[in-house]
Amino acid sequence: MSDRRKFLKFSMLGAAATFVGKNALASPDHDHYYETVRDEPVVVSTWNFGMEANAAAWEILKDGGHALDAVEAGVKVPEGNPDVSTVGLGGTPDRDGRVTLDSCIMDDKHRCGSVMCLEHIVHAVSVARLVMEKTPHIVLVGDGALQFALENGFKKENLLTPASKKAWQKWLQTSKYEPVNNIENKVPHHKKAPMPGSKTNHDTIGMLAMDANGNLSGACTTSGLAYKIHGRVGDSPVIGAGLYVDNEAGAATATGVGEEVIRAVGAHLIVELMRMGYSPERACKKAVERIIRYNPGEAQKIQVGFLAMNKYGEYGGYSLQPGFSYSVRTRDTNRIFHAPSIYKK
Ligand code: SD4
Repeated sequence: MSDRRKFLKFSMLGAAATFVGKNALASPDHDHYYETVRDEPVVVSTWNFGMEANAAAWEILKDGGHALDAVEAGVKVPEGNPDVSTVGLGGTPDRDGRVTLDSCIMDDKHRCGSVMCLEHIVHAVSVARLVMEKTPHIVLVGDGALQFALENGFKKENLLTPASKKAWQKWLQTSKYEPVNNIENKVPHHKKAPMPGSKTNHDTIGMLAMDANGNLSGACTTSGLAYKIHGRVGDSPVIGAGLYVDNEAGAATATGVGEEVIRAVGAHLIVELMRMGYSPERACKKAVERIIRYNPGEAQKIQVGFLAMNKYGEYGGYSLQPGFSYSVRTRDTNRIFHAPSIYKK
């Protein structure tokens, strides 16, 4: 066991936490879905499709792999799945019919990389990781990001699948831009094409992991809000908004209408609240309340969901509207949780 693990164990005992089982711990600062996993890895990710992504991440975590490798491998699953209409291949395009991807990754040493408005590359998260590891920069956008990806051996592909194209062509009949809440958990395009003018919209996977050494990492990747203006970038690749990791405090990620998440610098806010002692769920709730405070009219209509994990591997989420779910994988747990929300229907 590393010194860090010993310290965490000691500090948790010192905090007079209550043991509920071998690896579980209950805290007075928690009212919903809660579990503490000590000396064990844990991975959480947004929405139901996080289950499959978690499975890939878990393959790395269970053998003692690093959280950074786990989150990259995890989010690559929906990126490569054409049936997920909101991430990577098969992602919903912008209003010009172009699939533009936003993605970022961050590790336990405050190293981070991001790509914004990247076209033609399925695994945007891997390009983001290369930006982090091979350049003196943090963010590459658009053509520059594509050029960098191609120079580093990524293959150019058409990300607009026939199903996404058909849905976009139907959307063009009305061209009404209106994000749909909880679209991530709805039926994929190819199974049921959206009605003309339908509000096919947001979908993102945000993943947070703690590895067996107690180190945190996160990744967030998306095709962004459906039918956005070409060039629009949401919160997902913005370090501090859609994702933030601080190994001393915790990690957080976001999904939903990115404009509101950016305004509140959501993920960073949550990490700072956890540093102050808020549980992950309470910290997420506070951030959701901040979103309401900054833009109350809009907040009533849209969805934003936050997911967080603290340095003890405790996790929790909260959303504006009901319907936000997140997936959790530990050695003992492999399931979907439904996050509490401010609004009830
Ligand atoms: C964005 N936050 O581009 C992303 C979209 C999203 O669930 O999360 N959808 O604003």
